Amino acid sequence: QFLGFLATRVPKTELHLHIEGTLEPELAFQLAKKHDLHGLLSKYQYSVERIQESYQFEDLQSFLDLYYDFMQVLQDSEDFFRLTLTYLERARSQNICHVEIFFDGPFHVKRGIALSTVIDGIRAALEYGETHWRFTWRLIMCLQRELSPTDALQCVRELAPFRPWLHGIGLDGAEFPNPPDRFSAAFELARSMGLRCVAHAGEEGPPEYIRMALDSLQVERIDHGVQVTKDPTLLELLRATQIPLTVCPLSNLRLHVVDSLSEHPLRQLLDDGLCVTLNSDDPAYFGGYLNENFTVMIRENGLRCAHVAALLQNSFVASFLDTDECQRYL
Ligand code: ES4
Ligand code: ZN
Repeated sequence: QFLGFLATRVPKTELHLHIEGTLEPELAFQLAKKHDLHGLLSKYQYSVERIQESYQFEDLQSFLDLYYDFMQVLQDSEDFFRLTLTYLERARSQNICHVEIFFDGPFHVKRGIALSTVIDGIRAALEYGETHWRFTWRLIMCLQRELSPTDALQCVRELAPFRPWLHGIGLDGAEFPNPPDRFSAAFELARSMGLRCVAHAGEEGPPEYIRMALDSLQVERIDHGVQVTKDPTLLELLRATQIPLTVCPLSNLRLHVVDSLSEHPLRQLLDDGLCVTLNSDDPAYFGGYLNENFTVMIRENGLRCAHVAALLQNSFVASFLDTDECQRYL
């Protein structure tokens, strides 16, 4: 209990957060009304409670179906600004001092929302947070695996005007049947633009997808990666290289990647000496923000003081902060 108290009050970073996944039912409802989305509203009987109740999932795909459906409420820069500022207020209340935020660029482009609309809104909120609340931040555009490699490549090409505010490129969306190497051209272009590379892999997909993300996409960090436990050789590679895994336990529970948090591999991965961080993924959908992930894992996964200390330190080590920026916190 003391450990939970400590963990929630200490400065930390969040490295795996989809900004669209911070859309709380109340805000979804308000924005749906703002844009007269009666199709969406009537599906949930014009009720925030019905929206809340719909946040229940069988697996990654059933979550993505709902998550992509609710994205219709995000239409102008003001919407993205509000979404991001609301998240930053929450992050601040949880003593998060540095955020690395994902957004689903190609998906928004596909549904007719310009990249400038998305990025301008998110960036304005991040700059507000930097000025008023002393946040440091990085913005990472994720490519959606269910879209075509051509769409992905085109979207990376369109990033040039936003390069000053963008730090990296990621890969998310449905893991099956979309192996990471489909996107090697888009990642190669991103790398040539000086963008850092991360990818979701081994969330519900096999350890081979983690290897592929490392080999074909040359990523510096693996998002989720919990399936590494099925491959001892890969586990040893990740230990030796200290390539970070951004692990999200409440997400894994809600998407039935694990049956219970007591069986979650987090503690074992820490004991094995991997560079693991704790994150919230899509907190509005998965029943908790970062501090909730800490408190529930301390309680259910048997984390001790040394585990929590490692998670907090790794949250900075695995970040894209440079060394002198890290000095500010460590
Ligand atoms: C995601 Cl949990 C998860 N996995 C893959 N893609 C995603 N996009 C948003 N959340
Ligand atoms: Zn994710």
